[in-house]
Amino acid sequence: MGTARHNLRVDGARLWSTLMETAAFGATPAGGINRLTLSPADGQVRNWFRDACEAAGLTVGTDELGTQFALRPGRDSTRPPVATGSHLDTQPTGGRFDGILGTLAGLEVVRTLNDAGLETEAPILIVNWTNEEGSRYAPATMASAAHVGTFTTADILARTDAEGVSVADALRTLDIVATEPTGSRAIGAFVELHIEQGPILEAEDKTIGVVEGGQGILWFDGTITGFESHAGTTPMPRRRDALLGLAEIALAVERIAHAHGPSAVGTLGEAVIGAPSRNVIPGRVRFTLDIRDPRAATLDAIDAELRTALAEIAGRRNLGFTLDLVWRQEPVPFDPGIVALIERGAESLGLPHRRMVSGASHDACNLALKVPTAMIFVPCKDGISHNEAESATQSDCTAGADLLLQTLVTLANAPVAAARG
Ligand code: HGY
Ligand code: MN
Ligand code: MN
Repeated sequence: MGTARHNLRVDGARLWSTLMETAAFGATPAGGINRLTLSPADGQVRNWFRDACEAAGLTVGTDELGTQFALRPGRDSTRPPVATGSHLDTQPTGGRFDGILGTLAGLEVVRTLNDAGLETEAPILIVNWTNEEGSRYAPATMASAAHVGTFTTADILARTDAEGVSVADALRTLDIVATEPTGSRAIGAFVELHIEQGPILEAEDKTIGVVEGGQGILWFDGTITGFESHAGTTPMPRRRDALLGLAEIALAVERIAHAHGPSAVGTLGEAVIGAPSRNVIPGRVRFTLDIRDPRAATLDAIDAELRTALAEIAGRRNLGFTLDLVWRQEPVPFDPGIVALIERGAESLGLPHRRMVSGASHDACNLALKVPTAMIFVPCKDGISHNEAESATQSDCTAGADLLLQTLVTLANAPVAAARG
C-alpha cells in the first residue's frame, strides 16, 4: 500500500447513505431519532457500527463502559493511533447528525483510504463513546471522562437512570461484554467532526468551524419542598406551593444568565412533581439545571447567585430546597497545533471557515485533558439541534469529512515528534 496523499476526497454519497441508514434505529415519526444510550435502539446501531467496521477490515474492541474502538493498522504499529469518532446515542428528541456525523465520518475516512489502497504510518482509530448525551445517565460524556480518569469505572457503572436501571445492568441487557479495561486504549491524538449545534456558521455563510476549545459547564440536581394540601380548601395565603417556588427559580435562572450575557446560558431542563394530582397543591418538586459559559470565574459567580436567589425564594415562600452540583466541566482549550492544522486544511480545500469555541460539550473536551485534541464543525440548519428537525446538508457533511480525512492523514503520517499538528 502507498502513503496517503492529501488530494484524497471522501465519497459524500456513501457517507450520506450511512447517515440515513442508521437513522432507522430509533427513528421517530417526526423524522428524528430517539436512541437513548444503551437502549435497544442503541444496541442495534452499535451492532451495525461493529459489523460495518469489521467489513472495512477494522478490529473492534469494547471497554467496560461499552465504548467501541475500531482500529485500522498503520505501517508503524508502535505509534499510538490517531483517533476520531464521536457518539451514536441521541437525546429523546434527537436528530440525525449530532454525534452520528462524527462517528460515521470516521468510517467513511477508513473506507476512502481502503478504496485508494493507502496505508498511514500511525494506525487510525474510530471511537463510538458511550453516553455522550447524558440524558439517560448523568453526566454527559461520561465514558470519555472515565477514559481520561475523571471518573472511576465503578462509579459510572453504578449510575442509575430514572427507573433505577444502572449502567452495568443496561450493558448486561444488551449483552455488551468488555474486551479491554476502561482507559487502556492508546490514543495519540483525537480529532472530532460535529455539527455546530448553533447558528453562527450558517449566519456567516461558513462551511467549517475551526474549534479552539469547549466552554465550561455546571450541572445541578435540585429539590423544593413545600406541603401537599387540598386544592379546594387551602386559602392562597396559607399555601406552601413547591411548583410556584420552581416557577420563580426558572425565572431567576433566566435573569442571572442574561446578567452574565451574551456568553452565559442557563437552562432548567427537567422538572418532576412528586405525586402529581390535579387537586393537590404540589409539595415536592425535583429539577435539574444546566449552566454554561466560557469563563470559569463566571461559572463561580453564577453558582453563588443561584444559591442566593434560591434561598430568598424559599425563605419568602416558606419552602425547603436543596441544590447539588453533580458535574463541573472546566472550560478546555484544544491543541493549538491541531487547530492550526485544521485551519490550514480548510484553506487548502477552499472551504470558508472561522475559529470558534464550542457551546456544546463533546467527548473531545475530555480527551483534550490528556492528548492533543481539536474539533471540526459544520453548519446545521437554523442552528437547531437536540430537536427532531435537526438538519445538515450532504455537501457540508462531505466537506467536513474531507477536512477530517486530510487532518487525520497528516497527523498519522507526520514524523513522530511533530504528530501534534
Ligand atoms: O449537552 C451537550 O452539550 C452535549 O450535547 N451532550
Ligand atoms: Mn454530540
Ligand atoms: Mn448532543
